[in-house]
Amino acid sequence: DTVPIPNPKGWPLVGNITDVDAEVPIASLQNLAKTYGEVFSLTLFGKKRIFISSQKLMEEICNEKRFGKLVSAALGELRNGIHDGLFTAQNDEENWGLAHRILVPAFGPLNITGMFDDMKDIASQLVLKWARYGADYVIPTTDDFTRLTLDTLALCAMNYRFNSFYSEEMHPFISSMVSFLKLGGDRSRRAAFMAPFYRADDAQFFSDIEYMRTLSQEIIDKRIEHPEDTKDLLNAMLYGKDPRTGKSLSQGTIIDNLITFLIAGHETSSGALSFLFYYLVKNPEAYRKAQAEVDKVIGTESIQVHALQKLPYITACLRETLRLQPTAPAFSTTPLSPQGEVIGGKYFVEHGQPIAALLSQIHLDPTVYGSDAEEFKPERMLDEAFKRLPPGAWKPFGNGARGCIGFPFAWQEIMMVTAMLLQYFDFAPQDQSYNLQIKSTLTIKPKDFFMRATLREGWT
Ligand code: MNH
Repeated sequence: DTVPIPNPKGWPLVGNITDVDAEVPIASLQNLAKTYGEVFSLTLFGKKRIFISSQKLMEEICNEKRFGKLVSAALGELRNGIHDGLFTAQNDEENWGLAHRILVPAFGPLNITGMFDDMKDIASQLVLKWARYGADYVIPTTDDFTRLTLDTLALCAMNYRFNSFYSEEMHPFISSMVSFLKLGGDRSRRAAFMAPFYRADDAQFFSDIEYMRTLSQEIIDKRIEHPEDTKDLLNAMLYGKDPRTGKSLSQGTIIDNLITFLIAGHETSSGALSFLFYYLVKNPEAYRKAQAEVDKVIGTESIQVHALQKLPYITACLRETLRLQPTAPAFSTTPLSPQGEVIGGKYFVEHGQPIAALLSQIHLDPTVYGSDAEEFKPERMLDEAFKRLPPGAWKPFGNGARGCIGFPFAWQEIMMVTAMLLQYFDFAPQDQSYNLQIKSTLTIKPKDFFMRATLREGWT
């Protein structure tokens, strides 16, 4: 026997749109979860959407035999630009498997280790910038981490330099990408009949796409004309063959995935670094332990890739940061069976019906994390405790085959940058009384969070 999924009463025509704050949707959804419990549904733009927020239900929908990724809403809009690229492909699209099999080795541990020096190159630019600007400089935390993660991705993926640290203005590719992401989100929150009022926005959206694809094509043409002997992602895509079918990727698919990596690979990592530094400067004890660990393991030596395995406390800080602030705060699945599925033993969900997993709320489940779930306590993420977490309790990188292919890349980058920054600087919040606010796009970041950095003794 099934029972209806709780749902806040909506309005004619607009459904539950008034229940979801357009600026920070994830916060509204978390509040609804507090009122309605582990599962509720909303009608948004004529479509019913289900939201889950407990570890138990998460464990259930992470069963890939019963549920699979569903691309809809804002992610669906991005398909106008990146089609069936890895991130935006529907579960049954052939190009997903093809690109996945070709790219898995390129994202494997060996290859990622090989990218360490390029990652360090960009991180050194950040250190130099903050060192030269000096202790009085108010660091635009998220902007500078975004420069870092974008430049790192472009260098490691296709040996291209955005040189974001050398100009105030962002590279035109970056402005196009930011605009594309924003307008894609806007388009998904707009009823179809409103389209005529947004012609200028739509024209901008499609010209952003055109610009990004043209630049990507130029990068590909240049690589084909002047081959480079590297193991970057572009070479993997140009010359890799699918072990199963022997096929290679078309140029269109390569462009889809180059843009996908730039999109999927920079905001989430930049947000994670920003939140991590927020929690460190707000928690002096955790900060001291993290810095002591770097001093003990690395000292003033130039950081080496193998040192990253020897930083259990910083590892726990990063896990705890992504528990409290999963920078990709939700993902969607749907029942695979045409008959639908019953979840939680009593809620029926149709095939094709989106179920959004609210990571930000699942990660606070009191049955897993207790009554202090909202506090930053890295100790609970040290290896031994971390390995004992029940399935579904910590999922910042998504699930299974459709989980994050960039996980080893992101982890290595964030760990290295954090260790290096703690090595060189003492950090403090610009404003001691700053309280965390969230800025929400496709991902989440701390809003208006500024720091100061003082070079530590020995470096001056
Ligand atoms: Mn990443 C998928 C989170 C860094 C490239 N990523 C996902 C998903 C989550 C996620 C969650 C699953 C989304 C869904 O089910 O709809 N990713 C992160 C986080 C970080 C991150 C929290 C950093 C912190 N991701 C990166 C980096 C790259 C990358 C870096 C690229 C270098 N991610 C991807 C790609 C996918 C993905 C590509 C889609 C994988 C697939 O479906 O095959």
